[in-house]
Amino acid sequence: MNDDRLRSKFLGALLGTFVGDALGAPVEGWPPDRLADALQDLRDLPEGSPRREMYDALFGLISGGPVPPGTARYTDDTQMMIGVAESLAEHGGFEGPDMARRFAENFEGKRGYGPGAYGVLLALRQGAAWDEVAGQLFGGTGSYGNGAAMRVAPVGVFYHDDPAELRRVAELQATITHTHPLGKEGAALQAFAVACAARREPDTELDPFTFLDDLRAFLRDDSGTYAAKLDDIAELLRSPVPFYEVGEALGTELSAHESVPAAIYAFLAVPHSFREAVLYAVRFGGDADTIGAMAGAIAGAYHGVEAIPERWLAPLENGAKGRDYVRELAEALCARKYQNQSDTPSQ
Ligand code: R7I
Ligand code: MG
Ligand code: MG
Repeated sequence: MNDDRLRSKFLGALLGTFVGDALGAPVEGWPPDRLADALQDLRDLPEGSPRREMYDALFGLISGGPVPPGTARYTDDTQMMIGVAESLAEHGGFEGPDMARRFAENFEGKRGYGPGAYGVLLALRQGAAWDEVAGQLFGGTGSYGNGAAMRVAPVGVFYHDDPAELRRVAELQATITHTHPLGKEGAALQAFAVACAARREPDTELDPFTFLDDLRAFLRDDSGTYAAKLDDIAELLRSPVPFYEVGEALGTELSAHESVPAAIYAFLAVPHSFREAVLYAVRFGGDADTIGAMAGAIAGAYHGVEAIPERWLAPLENGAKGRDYVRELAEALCARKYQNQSDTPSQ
């Protein structure tokens, strides 16, 4: 794969997280049937029709009109993804104290953090060690929330060619906030899905079943939870059902095992289109910002940044750590990767 294409995939994964998060945020927590009713009559309209434009800009539709620049805002998903990317780009590998410090410094309470993560971040801000707080959550089991998976795209692209290191770092970065095995495995699986997407050429046809086989071979989950979900995805791809039934079957909740599979499904159901995959993910309702962010990361890593519609990028907030910053961060992460290897991407 050539340098430009890989660079585009780094940008696609990070900005894909951002755009999926911002698109899903206005409808996070909506029940799928309410979303389905709102969107039902817009779904099959031809490209270019004015109402199709509205459908494309889902947040515009939900808020009742066009979206002025800067008003599509990200949530905790992107804010924490930024911390992961900053730390990896700076150190070229995992540094727990530094990543935790960045999570704490970037933290803004109004970004919609999950309650467990919120508490960890407050403790980190007060000087707790990076690996000392998260294990105490939920009666000492640690969190299986999707917070470690939603932010993991930078690990997926950075280690797309090294599954062992990808797993090690995906789990370690999870540990800062999520120590439950299902929370860590969800993060590793999501990172590996991003990696598998990054490794594939976007202009060749993607076989969803081979993709699922790759994910299955990567799993290390004694409970069998994720393997069962991957089987469910395969079954749903073979015998399609209405999308809200897909959501019910795979889950659209705040837990990693009830949201990572839905994101993988959204990508595999429409692998030819970034836009369709992200809309599919967001339409699940439930944890829409997070499923949108994770589907956006996978689809962005596959298609590259050029596939993200300009009309989705334009309204993204663009303050100190906004759209342009995330773009530069993705560039820096890519540069760091090949500086580390002291060679160019393999051709
Ligand atoms: O995982 P986390 O960072 O939350 C991420 C979600 C995303 O949707 C974001 O967009 C944001 O909205 O929040 O935060 P946690 O609080 O660690 O986990 C999320 C939720 O999962 C918890 O609040 C619990 O409801 C549930 N959960 C658990 N419930 C019971 N037992 C997580 N772990 C457990 C558990 O061990
Ligand atoms: Mg969020
Ligand atoms: Mg969410």
